[in-house]
Amino acid sequence: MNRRNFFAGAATAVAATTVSRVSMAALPEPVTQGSTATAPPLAPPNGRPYNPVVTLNGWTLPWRMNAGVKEFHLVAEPVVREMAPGFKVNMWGYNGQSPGPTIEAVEGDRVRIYVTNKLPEHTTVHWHGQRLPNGMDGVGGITQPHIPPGKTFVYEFTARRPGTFMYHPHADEMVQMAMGMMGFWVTHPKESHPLIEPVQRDFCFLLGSFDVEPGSATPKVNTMTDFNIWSFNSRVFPGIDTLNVRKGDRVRIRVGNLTMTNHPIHIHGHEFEVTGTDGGPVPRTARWPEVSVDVAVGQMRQMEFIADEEGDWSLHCHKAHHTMGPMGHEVPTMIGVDHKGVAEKIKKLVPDYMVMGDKGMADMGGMEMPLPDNTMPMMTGAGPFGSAEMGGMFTLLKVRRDQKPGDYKDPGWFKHPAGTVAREVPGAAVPPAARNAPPPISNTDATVRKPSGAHNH
Ligand SMILES: [Cu+2]
Repeated sequence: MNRRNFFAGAATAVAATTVSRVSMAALPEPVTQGSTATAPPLAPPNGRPYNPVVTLNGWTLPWRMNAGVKEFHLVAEPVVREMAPGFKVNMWGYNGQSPGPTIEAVEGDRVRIYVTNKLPEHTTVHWHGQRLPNGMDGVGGITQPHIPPGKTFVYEFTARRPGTFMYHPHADEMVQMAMGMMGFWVTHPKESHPLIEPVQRDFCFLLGSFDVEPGSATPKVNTMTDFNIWSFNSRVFPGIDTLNVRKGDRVRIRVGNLTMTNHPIHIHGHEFEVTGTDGGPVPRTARWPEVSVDVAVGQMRQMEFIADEEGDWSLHCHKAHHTMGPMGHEVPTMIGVDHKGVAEKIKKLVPDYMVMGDKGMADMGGMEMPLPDNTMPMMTGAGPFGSAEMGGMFTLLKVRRDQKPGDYKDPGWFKHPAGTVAREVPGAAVPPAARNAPPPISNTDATVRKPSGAHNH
């Protein structure tokens, strides 16, 4: 039995493990989200007021107020997450999605979180960064027994520290996090805080990495570093919503990293300051301007700036391989290789062979090649000027003067004022080639690599 069959079988088996209605009766009704769209901010219906966050391609978990305690219900379960239109992956997550819903509370809130396990194996939830009683820390075997399949455990503590936190299993972590189990937690300050500025837009998302063979639908859970899918909240460009703001807004973007490598997150057109980490707000004397910030493994970075330049500004991981979709990393560099004649000969043997990358790989963005059933192009996304040649951890910060306060709708492409777009210089001569250029390569050995075939990872 291969791994994929194993997980498919396990998912079927767990459907039979239902939680008894009697034991569920006392619990808050679990809320499930079916959509991958960015949900509007959830205004708090009760409790202390706060300015809610917006989770990119995600949502906030509603709660029930019970004698002054905020009660949440997380359900750990197999989910199908559409990572980009038409590209669906079997993951494990919470309440219908991966990542799980964002949990929002206010400093000083008493919170009670029920966790029902519908996975085929045991789990726990660790509340990354929180001050809490040791027995609520969620480390299976160390601070609590694991939550067996079909059972519900309850966690209860006071959200003592305002800031941004994460949650994830501390049980069979390699598998459960590779399958997508993680979520955000935001504790808002209870009153005006000297180091926490009010903002007009407050976004959050988690960085993700998956290894899904083209044509398959379940992540390989033993992969340590060679992932092929890089995501913001388990979505990949062009499936990631844009961050739409009004010109002049103070914007906060909270980014958490539960992948196996660091991600330098880069924003175009603006400078920002890191105003907080999962350790809390950064003292003002320790802030400096940046346009990229490295988010290391197990860290959260909170970027803040005034969005005062109109336009469609790229926001992406600066590791170039992380803004691309699935490909075999063993593809050789072909720049400068003369394929003339070779391709024709190979095509007689392999009809859908195509020459790739002899002038760089930008061609891949516009290339229509046959893809296996369940995957996505390596680089894609059409912009107003052509192919964006991007995939993975990439989206846009859209700044508009006429975006209404509180309106998160995509305003469409930026309309550039006349004369403000880089343009061709008509009639300019091509300069001569550099002197001492190496001679053209000849007598090249060619290897047949079928780009549409299964990759040889
Ligand atoms: Cu990255």
